[in-house]
Amino acid sequence: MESMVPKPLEVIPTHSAFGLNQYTAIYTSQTANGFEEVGQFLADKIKDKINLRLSVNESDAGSVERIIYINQSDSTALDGKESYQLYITKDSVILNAKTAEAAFRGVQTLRQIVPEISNDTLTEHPMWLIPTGKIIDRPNLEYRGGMLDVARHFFTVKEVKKYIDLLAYYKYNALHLHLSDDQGWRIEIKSWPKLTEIGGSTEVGGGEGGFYTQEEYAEIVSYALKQHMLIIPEIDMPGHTNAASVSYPILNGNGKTPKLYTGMRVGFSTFDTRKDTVYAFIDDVVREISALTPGPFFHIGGDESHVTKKKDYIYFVERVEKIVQKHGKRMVGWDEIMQGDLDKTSVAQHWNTEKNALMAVEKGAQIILSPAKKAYLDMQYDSLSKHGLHWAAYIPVDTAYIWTPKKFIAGIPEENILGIEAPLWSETISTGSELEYLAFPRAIGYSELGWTTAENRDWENYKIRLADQAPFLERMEVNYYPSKLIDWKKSKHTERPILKD
Ligand code: TNX
Repeated sequence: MESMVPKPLEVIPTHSAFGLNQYTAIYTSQTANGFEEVGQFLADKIKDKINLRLSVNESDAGSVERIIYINQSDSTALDGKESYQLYITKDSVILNAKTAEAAFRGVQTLRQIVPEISNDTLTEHPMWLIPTGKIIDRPNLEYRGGMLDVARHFFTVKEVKKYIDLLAYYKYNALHLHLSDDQGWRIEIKSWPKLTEIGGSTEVGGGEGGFYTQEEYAEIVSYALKQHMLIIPEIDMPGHTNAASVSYPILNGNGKTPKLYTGMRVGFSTFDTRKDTVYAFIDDVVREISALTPGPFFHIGGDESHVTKKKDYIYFVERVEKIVQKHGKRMVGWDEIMQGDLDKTSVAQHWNTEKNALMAVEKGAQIILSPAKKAYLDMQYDSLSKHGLHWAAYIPVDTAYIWTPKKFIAGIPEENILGIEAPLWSETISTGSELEYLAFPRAIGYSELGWTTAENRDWENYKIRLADQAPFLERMEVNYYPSKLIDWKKSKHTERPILKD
């Protein structure tokens, strides 16, 4: 059981084993919403991992000898929407959870402790031994997100889905999509069609760019939801808006004639913050995207608006906050937004300026921690890294892991910390495999910073558990960076046992 990531709160081993084999069946609470789907998900993942197909909620249980039961329980021990407990004995595996979301997190733990190799591949009925014991678990931080910049370079629906699969395995519960920037607008807006026709037509380096139709975006949202992850859409403004202003020059406020931009500079564009048309535009955009997005958050960017006057910037974020709220969402923005007089329900994403984070605290607002020098997945591992930037720091795998989000900024009380997010900006990457090179293995460490308590984290211990992730990453064909700090476990190239029906 040593290799679980993120490490659970409590693990109490009882030194025996549950034999998983073809006589095992999965059952779930059937009246509780979403539990059967979680059971089905587990069955599919066990099939992918060891090629064993287990039935789910099948009533004809003639040959069943041992069961995995995913049980909806209202026990107060399971308070918190992601708390779960796993009881593994010789005869059964019982996963108790109050919500399907919590059960889903528990299923990720179970996926990790099913061994790849059975005890005897030569018998007709191989058995995979899961160590017995009890696992009591819940997250340390409520929000555990990744971010993908699909604006600087466009990433396909398929690439985004694979990233969701990988993050969900490590118990992330949010993926923030950076859907617009100077170089590209990536989501169809029906009332303003040129945004994607023109604004979506290129990317950094001059490639063809791309965008998600609303149907495709909805498909990403529902794919994530099945893995109990929320999509947080971001439309970055009033800066980082060149692509929008090329599409509709009336939005532009920087006094220049806008042209498509394929370079990597930041901070040169702005909306005209004193024009009502701009707010009518934003209202349409927030309305259309919010209608497609479950969950409480809408991200308005707000970073690096270097050519917006400070008073215009403040006027802008305060007015946009009202629009976001009108469409039923909480506003999230990069830490600069806290210069405005904002509501305590709005959220600051801290990336660079501590003073802005402290201003959030003064307002009683919550903070998502993404400090660039620790949590930016687009920073190079070291000076030899093939991709990435290094303006904030070089971030090797240990530097990424060794810090404590709740204590990162002195003077921020714990209750103001909503969570942690690891942003992956895409100026220097354009393919799924390049994305994976920067994200892995560091994204695995951030999952532990979000889920596991500080007392339970230790680099020397984590290093060993991270090394054990190699077989999973290889099975998923993830192009992870094989950091020399880690003694990667060689994958066992044994043939998988094939079961006869
Ligand atoms: C800063 S972080 C930015 C992004 C860049 C990133 C590159 C932030 C809120 N703004 O526009 O892509 O640096 O690392």
